[in-house]
Amino acid sequence: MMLPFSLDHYRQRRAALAQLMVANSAALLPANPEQIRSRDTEFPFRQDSDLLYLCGFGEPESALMLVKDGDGNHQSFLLCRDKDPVAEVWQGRRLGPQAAVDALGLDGAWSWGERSERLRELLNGRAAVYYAQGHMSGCDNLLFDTLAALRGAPKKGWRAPPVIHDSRPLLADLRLIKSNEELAVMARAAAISAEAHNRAMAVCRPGQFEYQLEAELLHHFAGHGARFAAYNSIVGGGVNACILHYTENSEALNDGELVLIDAGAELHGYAADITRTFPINGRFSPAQRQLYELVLSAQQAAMLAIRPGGTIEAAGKAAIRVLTEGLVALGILEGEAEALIAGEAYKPYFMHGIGHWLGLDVHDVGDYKPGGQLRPLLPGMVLTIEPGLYIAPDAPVAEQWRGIGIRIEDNLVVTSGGHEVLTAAAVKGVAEIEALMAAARP
Ligand SMILES: [Mn+2]
Repeated sequence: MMLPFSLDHYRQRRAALAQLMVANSAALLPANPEQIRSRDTEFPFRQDSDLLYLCGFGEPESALMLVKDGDGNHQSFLLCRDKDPVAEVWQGRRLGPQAAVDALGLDGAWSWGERSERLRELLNGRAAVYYAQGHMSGCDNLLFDTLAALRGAPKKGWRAPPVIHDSRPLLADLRLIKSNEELAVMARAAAISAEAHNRAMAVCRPGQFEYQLEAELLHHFAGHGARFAAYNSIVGGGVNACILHYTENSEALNDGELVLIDAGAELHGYAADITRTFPINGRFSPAQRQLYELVLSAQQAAMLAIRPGGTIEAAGKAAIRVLTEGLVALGILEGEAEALIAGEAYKPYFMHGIGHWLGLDVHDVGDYKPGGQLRPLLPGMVLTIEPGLYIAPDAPVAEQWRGIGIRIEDNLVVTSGGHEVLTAAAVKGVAEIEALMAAARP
């Protein structure tokens, strides 16, 4: 089993979680369940991001348990599947509890079959337990049954923790600020993904199907060490680009239309999330170019807000101003910019947020408004900036604009001096896109 980070790095993460827990408490962090795709075959397994973050363990039917004593010392234990020669011949290798202790740098590990007893021992007499209620692991029953058992036997000296805290906000705060080690992985995921978008521009031809362009991206991801996409890729030609999360990817790409690709690789669990929009035949029409350059200038304006002390809110406002003024200049909106912004007149054409946190989850954890206040950006936060314009086929605008959908999305890390764009290698300017596509068409 290969971990992307050192055992010390994982130890530091668990120590940071323990720091946030009250004295004499325990945390239960279960694995994701396997998901059936068809009868007795499953979807590719993806580990729960919090578990991945804390110990890197990749198997289902497992859970990490972190215990903090009254003096503030903490220990980490794993429940995992037993070694099983027959099952391993049929279904694949298992680490097993015995090897897990050294492989993951833990204080102990036990069989998944012992989960009830072990959890009871670790929870007995604690002041609180941390757990993500409603987690898809289905471990709610395990926890509640364990608590009931502890409550039911006071004569044995058993005592159930009187409080269940949600573990998610704690993990969200930790995961929001990326370490240098994480940033190196995310930069690599971003670079692989950026090159994949360039490749899609190079190979795109009218008459291809959207899923064939998707296949080029996936091929590039896997060919460069990232086996999976971080999320279902969006490849939308023509009006399909106006469907924000279009993933059918089933239609032909037509000459004279744009194609929008929103796709990113997952590397060691970390997501990249890039959107590029480009002309299927390699040349923007005048209307396509005008809308594209408007979205691009909105993105540039938004990015200026990404620095320590800035906010995602400010980035969104900057983009909305540029988009609204531009839509007025193009005759798509009529009126005075200030009033149009106040009345959200842009909403039919730009209906989503300016960006989101990025990390182990593509829409990563992290409170956007802690305590109801805008969150000031800090170095080590990673986020997307992704303005767009989506002119529906039946929009009340001049014919030339209808059915055009454009989004441009990059991944930024906040640095002490401002930000760094992790996805800058993905070609983005009109001239650069047309030059790349022309060079690929002898
Ligand atoms: Mn995104």
